[in-house]
Amino acid sequence: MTPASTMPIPELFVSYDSAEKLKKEAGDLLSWDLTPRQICDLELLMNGGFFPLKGFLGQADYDSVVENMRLADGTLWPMPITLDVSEVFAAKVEPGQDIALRDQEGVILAILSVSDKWSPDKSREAEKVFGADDLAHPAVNYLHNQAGPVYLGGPVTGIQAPVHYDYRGLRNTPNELRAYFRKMGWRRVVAFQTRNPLHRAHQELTFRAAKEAQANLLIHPVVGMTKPGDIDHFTRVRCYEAVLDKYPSSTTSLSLLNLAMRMAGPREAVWHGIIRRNHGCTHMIVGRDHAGPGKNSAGEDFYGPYEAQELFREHEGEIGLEMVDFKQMVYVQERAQYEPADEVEPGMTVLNISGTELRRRLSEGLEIPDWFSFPEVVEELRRTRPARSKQGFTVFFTGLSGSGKSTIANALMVKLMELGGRPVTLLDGDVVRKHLSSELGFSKEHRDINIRRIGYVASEITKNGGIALCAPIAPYTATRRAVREMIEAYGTFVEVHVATSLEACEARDRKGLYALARAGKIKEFTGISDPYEAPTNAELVIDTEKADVDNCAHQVLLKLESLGLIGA
Ligand code: PPS
Repeated sequence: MTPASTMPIPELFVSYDSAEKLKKEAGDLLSWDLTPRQICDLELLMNGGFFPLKGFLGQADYDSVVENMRLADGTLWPMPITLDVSEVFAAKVEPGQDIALRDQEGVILAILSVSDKWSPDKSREAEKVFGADDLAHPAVNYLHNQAGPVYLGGPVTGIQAPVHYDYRGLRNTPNELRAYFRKMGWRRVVAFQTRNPLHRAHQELTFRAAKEAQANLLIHPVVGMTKPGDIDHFTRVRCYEAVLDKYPSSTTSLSLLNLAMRMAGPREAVWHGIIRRNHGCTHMIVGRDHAGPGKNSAGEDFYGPYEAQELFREHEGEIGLEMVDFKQMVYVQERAQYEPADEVEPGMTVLNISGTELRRRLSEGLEIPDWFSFPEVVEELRRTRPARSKQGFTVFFTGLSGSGKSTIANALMVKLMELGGRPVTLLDGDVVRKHLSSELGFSKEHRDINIRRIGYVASEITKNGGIALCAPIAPYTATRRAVREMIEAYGTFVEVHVATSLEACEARDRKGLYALARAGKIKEFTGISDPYEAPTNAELVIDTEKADVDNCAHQVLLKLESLGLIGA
């Protein structure tokens, strides 16, 4: 039974004294350093946000959730909450053993009493939970390329919640929200889930939804992990605070949810409903394409636009929370106000700015009208997303050894320095291997570490408004994609495939390495005895066999200009 919204929800924490004792004892246990996503999951497990889960799923629950959206005992639960670990770590753990779960600074947050250990069929998980085993889905990509190969399951004993230093006053556990609603006499509360800044249309629709449900409103944005490329939560929270002032006083509250989203559309909507129920809400707004992951690798939507609403509606009783339809609100010019799209009288002029158009206007520094958003929100967004010509960016050259990456990158660097305006750093393959990665060899593991280091440095440069030019071989698609995601959190990533053929590289053999590789004197040599996965979605492909270096660098400059990164 789920506690009614006015009663406390069970948490997994032990008392303060027991926690202190456990912490001391846990010093002797094997420790797992949690990933950022696992920290989010653990926080909601411990504070009751994931009630009725009592820990990370064991194998029987996992199989049942993947197949039927239910725990083994039949309780509705749509999302596998699993603790993925490396093979090396898993080899040290046996069911029956306790392990300490630590945050990234080494603080012990919980003890996991391991009941199950298994290697999941990730493709099946992808198909069943996310609808397709397609790496274009961010959670499927995470599953295959970031999550460890072995899952550990078992009950969790909570010692302490993860510490957050930002927006402490706005973060509430389910029980804190339940107590708040009780204190305020809020009996009906409609939750609004969001991972985006709110504009006027959102404010109108949420206010209308609350009025229709005769409920108070909880703006409940996700600040844990959202879709790669989303606006960072610091900016969003400043925007939410500005919008909060636009609601009539004491009708609406803002609280931050440290959830790691999976972008799983219909299943995610059901999951969001259960989480909001646990936080004491009675209603939730579910929109068109709720928690949608974008397009699949064939350029089509992963889920139908109303699939999330349908699945939610089907399970409303079990979720224990009512769905409120998201009314699409549009601005009617003649009436100078927002109205539900289906109520607009014929002949009226309807104005709208799509998300893509908003991003374009921000990146080009163009006007964003007052009818669309609030001036405070626009100002915040402009501070975070200056025009592209003022943002940092990364040009990432990839190609075989001797393809001409470094030569073109060097030529591009001086051309950019001639233009001026932003500092330029060249992270050349050879230079990086000397200064950052001197201990690494050329195994897949070492190459991946090398590229992630380059990605990390480039993302810092990009974040701070500079230009990073990278020129490693970077032979693996998944690693290049991980770097793209790191950079795109802060600015533009331009992948340039220097597509010189193996034959041409070998014929040039400027460093004499191909001859050595053919003679077997250099092992794991890219193109000869090691793979190179050519990019299929690079922003630019350069054929060095048809153009000289100056022209190749010029092609990149033209690309940067067309992307609005230079020139304005
Ligand atoms: S990777 O795969 O991206 O980590 O490689 P990278 O850091 O770019 O280093 C490539 C340079 O190292 C030299 N070198 C080798 N390359 C490929 N395979 C093997 N086994 C190898 N051993 C040494 C080579 O000079 C590469 O430089 P470039 O500039 O690409 O020719």
